[in-house]
Amino acid sequence: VEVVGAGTDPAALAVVEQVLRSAGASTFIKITDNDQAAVDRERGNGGLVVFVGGPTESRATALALAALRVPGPEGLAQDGYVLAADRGVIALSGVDTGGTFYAAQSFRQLFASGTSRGFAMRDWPAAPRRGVIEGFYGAPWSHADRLAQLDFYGRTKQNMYVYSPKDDPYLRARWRDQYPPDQLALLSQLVTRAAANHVSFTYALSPGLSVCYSSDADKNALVAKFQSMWDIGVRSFAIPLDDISYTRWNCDADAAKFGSGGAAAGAAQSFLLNRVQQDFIATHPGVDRLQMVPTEYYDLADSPYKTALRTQLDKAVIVEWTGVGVIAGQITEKQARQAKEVFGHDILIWDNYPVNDYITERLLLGPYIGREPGVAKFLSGITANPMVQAEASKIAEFTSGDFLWNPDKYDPDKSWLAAIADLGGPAATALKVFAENNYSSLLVRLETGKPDLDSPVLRPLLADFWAALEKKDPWDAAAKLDGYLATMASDPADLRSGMAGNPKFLAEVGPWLDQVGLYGQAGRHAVRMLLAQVDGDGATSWAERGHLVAALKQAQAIRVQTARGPRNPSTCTDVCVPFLNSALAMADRWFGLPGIRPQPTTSMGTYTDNVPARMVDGDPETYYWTDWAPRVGDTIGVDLGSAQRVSHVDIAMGKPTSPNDFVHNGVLEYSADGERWTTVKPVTEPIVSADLPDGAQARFVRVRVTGTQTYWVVVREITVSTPDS
Ligand code: LOG
Repeated sequence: VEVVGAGTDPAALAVVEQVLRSAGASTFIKITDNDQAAVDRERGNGGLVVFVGGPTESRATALALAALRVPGPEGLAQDGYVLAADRGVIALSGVDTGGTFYAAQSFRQLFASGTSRGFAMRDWPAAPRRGVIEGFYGAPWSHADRLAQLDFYGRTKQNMYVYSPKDDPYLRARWRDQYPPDQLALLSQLVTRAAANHVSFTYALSPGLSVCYSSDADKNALVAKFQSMWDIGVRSFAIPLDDISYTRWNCDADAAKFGSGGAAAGAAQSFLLNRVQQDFIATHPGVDRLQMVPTEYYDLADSPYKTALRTQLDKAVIVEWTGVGVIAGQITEKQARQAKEVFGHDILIWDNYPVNDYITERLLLGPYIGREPGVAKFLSGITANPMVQAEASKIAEFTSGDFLWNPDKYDPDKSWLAAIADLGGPAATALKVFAENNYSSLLVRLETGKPDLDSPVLRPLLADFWAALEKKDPWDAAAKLDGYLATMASDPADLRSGMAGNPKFLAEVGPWLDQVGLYGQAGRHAVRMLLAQVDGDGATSWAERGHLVAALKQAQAIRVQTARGPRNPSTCTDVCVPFLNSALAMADRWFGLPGIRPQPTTSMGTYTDNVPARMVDGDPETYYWTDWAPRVGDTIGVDLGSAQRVSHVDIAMGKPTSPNDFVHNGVLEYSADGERWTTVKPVTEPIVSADLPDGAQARFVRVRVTGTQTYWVVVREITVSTPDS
């Protein structure tokens, strides 16, 4: 029996009915709460009675809670609720309709986990705004992706979706143009679906590439576009002004009115936004607060621009901020408080995780980390910027949503496992293996300062295996390692059958999945190759070596089409390929082969994910990029593992879009022991090609910097040749 009020939230009711139906309930009797006699009668008949609706929706729930001796939700934060059950009565009571909806979601979760009997919970979110901003570069999500996302946000108690794909022409390049009817119809569907999930759909228009801030016509065009969205039900609006030039005006009138420089840019933006605030926001009752992304969205340094926003932009406007850095490794409570002060407005975090538009060869499937609870508690909230791959983004989104609800109790590992279970369903184990090998992200490196090595489960197994091999007793460690490699090898088949119900996910991750499988296969061959050598079985070892090389080549030949061109997916990053190379090097020494498998060396850091391994990956398209200009004495080079005869060295530095990123003043040198070095020649050009003297013995080859420079260094490839290669 459902007891509802005139105002009971239909979305909450739909969730409750779905739960009851899946639990086997077939007949529902709905009673409106002014019919107390009917309520008493049905209770007397022994039916399960479910009261749905908080004080603003229904009067009966309060009585039911009183009978259960459970205080109502009055006074809880926005979206808070009370959920209680005892002796055939269940009561769901939100402080507002959102709260009742979340009570229904918790009811669903508790039912699914089998928890029952008497209980009462009071629950509310830490952050008022919790959600996702589709704000990346590259192919925007599809309509079906977005519908699925909106349902997902409802289930994970997130209440915000900002529609801001960078490459949608109607949002940026052609922002003044009205939508054709077919596109408007699709948007209207999204708005309806968002509402059904208690998600606020924010329409974000980015006029910065061509707007004339002082122009009436442009202000009117903005308002007209917003009005067309209002007409289909949109109640939340944003004006992002990130990634534009604020030192160049789009019209002479702005130069005349505002002058030049950062202060002028801040004044011009405030001028336009204040007019939109007055002419549109203030004239539309029921509309949410206007949001904006400042052009300086990524730091806390005060500036003439920020001063202008702080002093001139209407205080009603919410300002978005990415934390310190476009990709912030950590966001602390202290920084959050500073952001509020320096921008002088309420702050909503635009969190650039798990967005991968700047590293399109990677999937970021690890949990949300590195944000202090105070960030959720003291700001307006967080919207996470996801990946081009919508379904795959759900893992990280689940965890950021979890953090936002209860940041003090947030446990990234637990939350991540719950996310995997939620997305993977019966295939959760296979999904976990896949996600473990696409786990790392810049967040880890920025947060911990350690290299963002991938594959947290595989890594210790490899370390144990190497240690055991050294002790000549590799069998146990090999068996454990092989067990995990086997799950990697079968992962493509396991996930494709286990997640067949989510073809979109499988299509998104296909190339990465194939690579994980091939690395698993190659790894198993590597283990057998080395074990055969311990057994003295050269023929088996040689055969395994062949399989290893074939699988590795196949893995490195995979290409995925991305907005930044074709890319070789990067899974098990900086773990699998180094392992396979080291295994080959070890095996080849046993075979007495001269093979050279150089390992990269550097005295410098890494810019984003352009890791040193890319200097020796055989692919001149990829590169190692230092994260600062080298100082005198800095080096980049290779370690061949042992001293051997070397005849020639080729080094390719720089890249078309950063042609000056090479060592401008340096020397090429080599050493057999890493202590005594022999100079080959000076380095002053991006391309270095040098013969070494006859009989030269080298383990190390490097470029050592001898002069200061301001350019960073890009190294595309270092190739070392032996007399017989
Ligand atoms: C863009 C964003 C992009 C992200 C990561 C903001 C405010 N804007 O550097 O659209 O997805 O970085 O590449 C950005 O973050 N600019």
